[in-house]
Amino acid sequence: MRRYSFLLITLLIICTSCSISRPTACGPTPTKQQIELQDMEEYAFIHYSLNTYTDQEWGYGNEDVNLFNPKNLDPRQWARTCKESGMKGIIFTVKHHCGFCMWPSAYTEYSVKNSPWKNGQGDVVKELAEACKEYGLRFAVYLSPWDRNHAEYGRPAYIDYFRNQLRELLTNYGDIYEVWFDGANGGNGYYGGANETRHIDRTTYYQWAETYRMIRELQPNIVIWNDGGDRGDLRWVGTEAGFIGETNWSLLNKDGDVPFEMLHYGLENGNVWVPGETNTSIRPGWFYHDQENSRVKSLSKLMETYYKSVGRNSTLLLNFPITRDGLIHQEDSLRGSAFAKMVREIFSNDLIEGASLTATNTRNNSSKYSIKHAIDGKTNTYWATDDDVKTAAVTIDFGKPTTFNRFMTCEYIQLGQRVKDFKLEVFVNGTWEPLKDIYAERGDGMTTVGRKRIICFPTVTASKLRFTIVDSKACPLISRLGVFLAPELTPDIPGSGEKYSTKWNVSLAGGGNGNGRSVIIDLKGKKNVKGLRYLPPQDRNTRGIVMDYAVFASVGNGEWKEISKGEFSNIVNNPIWQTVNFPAITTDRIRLDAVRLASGERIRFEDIDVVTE
Ligand code: FUL
Repeated sequence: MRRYSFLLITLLIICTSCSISRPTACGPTPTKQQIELQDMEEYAFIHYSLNTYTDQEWGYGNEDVNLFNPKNLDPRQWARTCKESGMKGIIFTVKHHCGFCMWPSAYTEYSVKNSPWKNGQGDVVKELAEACKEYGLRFAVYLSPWDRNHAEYGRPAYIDYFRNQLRELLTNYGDIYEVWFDGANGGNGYYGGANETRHIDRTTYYQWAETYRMIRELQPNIVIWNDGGDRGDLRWVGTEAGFIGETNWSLLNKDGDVPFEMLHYGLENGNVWVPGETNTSIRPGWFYHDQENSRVKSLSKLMETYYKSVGRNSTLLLNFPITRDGLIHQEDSLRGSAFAKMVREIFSNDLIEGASLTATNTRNNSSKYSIKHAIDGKTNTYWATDDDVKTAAVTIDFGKPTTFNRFMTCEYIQLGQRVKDFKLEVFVNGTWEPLKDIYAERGDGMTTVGRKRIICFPTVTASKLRFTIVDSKACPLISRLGVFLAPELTPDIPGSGEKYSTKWNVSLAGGGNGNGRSVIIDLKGKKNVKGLRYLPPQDRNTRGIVMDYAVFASVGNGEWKEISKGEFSNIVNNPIWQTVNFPAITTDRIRLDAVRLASGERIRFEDIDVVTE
């Protein structure tokens, strides 16, 4: 008899645990490497190259190696600054489009080894890799596929060169967590003296499949960022302005084009996991320029960037440029550490602790999936509903009037991204009132969740908060709920510092370059002019953006004199004010000609200005 009852109890236990079915994966799921990367949340970009010494954003490939001779180069200061700014790793531009290598590559003469810095004995990559180790940061490399210096660029031999360089980088500098393959390509360049335009087919030229195989073999823990052809492990978000869509699926389709909408919002029913990485600079440009010292992003702009990246299911890749001296500028480091301090302070005090939570549904009524797992401080436990339940609510009862303005929730993404739509309400004066995200693009701004979603709303005092999942691809799995009070920051006036109405009489057409491809600035009398400034259209349309320019000054009798020509580097991805400086000239009219437009037939501009003496 005793034997039977023992068997019965064992059977009962087995049956009960069987009936608590585990949720199964919904759609594509992240790899271990992608999870590790997404968990970093914030990491730094460092842009440093010969551009730093030529005041450019893109080098042509013929810049003199002798320009590289920093007096105080200190990668430990960079690592310390990034650490103090809350960054968990650094991605370094080991080779930008100009082709100059910041390490003594055995495969080119165009590197630090032929510069005066440390008599050619230095290696910036090595110093930075070591500094990252010292400060507990992960280290990664940006290696530009487009190389405006290399004679073979555009031909098969360059691919061997590119892979040889990658092999050097991925074997000699310890663990590398990410490799960044910029898709930018302006066509023309020095190319070993050829000085010509070379076009490549992004989809076939680089033969990424073979390169990826080599990368993963050399660095099994790496993630690949690629905007130049093949799908990588991470995606660009379609803008360098520092935000991703409020609806953000970490999914794309394995094949096919990826237009702006997909980069920015992901694809709800995509068939591969490719999370967004929001890259932006702490200043307008990626490289250091003296004239941008007063334009380092404000604390409120950085916080907004944080909410619109980390708070929207993306990582944040924040750029710090290196000065000509070889350091991160004090303005940037002060702003960076203030930013980290604010993030720390806001999110270290979770007002949900002590509140009581009730959910409308719990999977199998089992404590294994109860709502307490959303506040247990663990990332691998979660609240789950029954399989057929895709709408469910959680009421957070603070037990007393509580003041807050931020809400955080996280999905257990290991089993896929699910939540499609949610809402928040607060209980004030006996009624439930809806909240709205202050950064909402549409409606209340609350759609997808993903790894982390933070909602910002005006400060409210309430005794209860209700989180309702309105729709989900499968039963929701919520691993975190949090409520916080952040200091109110004065938001930047949109576009302030970026745009001001033109002071001059500006007219399109005319000039020597055909209809609509020239802009004439009438200075209303003679002025001493030493520069021209051009702000491209801000509507994310490439039509009419000037890529290559020529500037002319009127010299009377209908004659014009060319005073400058060149390219507006990276203007399509980063449409900020462009400045052309030239020797001062006294004139009453300045003309800007579009030598090459990104697309379309006529110049477009948001604003245009001259710099007078
Ligand atoms: C762009 C590049 O062209 C910029 O110079 C910068 O490196 C940025 C991160 O990516 O595509």
